[in-house]
Amino acid sequence: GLLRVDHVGIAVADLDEALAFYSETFGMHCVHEERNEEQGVREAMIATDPDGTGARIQLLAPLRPDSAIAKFLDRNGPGLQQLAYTVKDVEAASDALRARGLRLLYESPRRGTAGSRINFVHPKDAGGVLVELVEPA
Ligand code: MC0
Repeated sequence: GLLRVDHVGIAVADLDEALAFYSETFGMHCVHEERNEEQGVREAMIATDPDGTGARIQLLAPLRPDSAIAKFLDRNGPGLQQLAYTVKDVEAASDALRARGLRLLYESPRRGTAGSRINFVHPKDAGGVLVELVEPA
């Protein structure tokens, strides 16, 4: 099952500009940053609390014009792109949702932030929300 909200993902055109905006405007700070070539993103986890154990926001900037985030930005502009839940076992959670008739985007999990294993539910099967399942490393 779903354990908690892992993070909320926001598509941005420029990661450095977005980091400066969240820092200067909301006093949030970066707790993790990486490039994920497979997903075609540069991402930063930002938090309101010093150690980043509370709610986290993931800023997602495209690395390539054919990436999911570039396509999202073209269609919608910047904004909320995904809602991610922590799960204990991403395969088990994916299988349970498949058994309820939902489409998972990947047959087997892929690599997500900080060495996590991830899969996604198609937004058309989840009330218009791109749901990500995250099994932390
Ligand atoms: C598309 N749609 C969305 C959506 N993206 N609805 C809600 N939220 C989104 N983010 C809608 C479209 O408007 C369209 O609706 C319908 O879904 C199907 O669109 P499509 O043309 O078939 O599909 P695409 O090409 O727009 O792709 C959507 C899809 C894609 C979700 C399949 O974005 C994808 O594969 N996402 C998973 C990977 C991902 O998002 N990677 C970036 C984050 P209409 O009504 O017009 O038909 S990487 C990440 O998150 C990692 C690093 C991590 O957290 O660890």
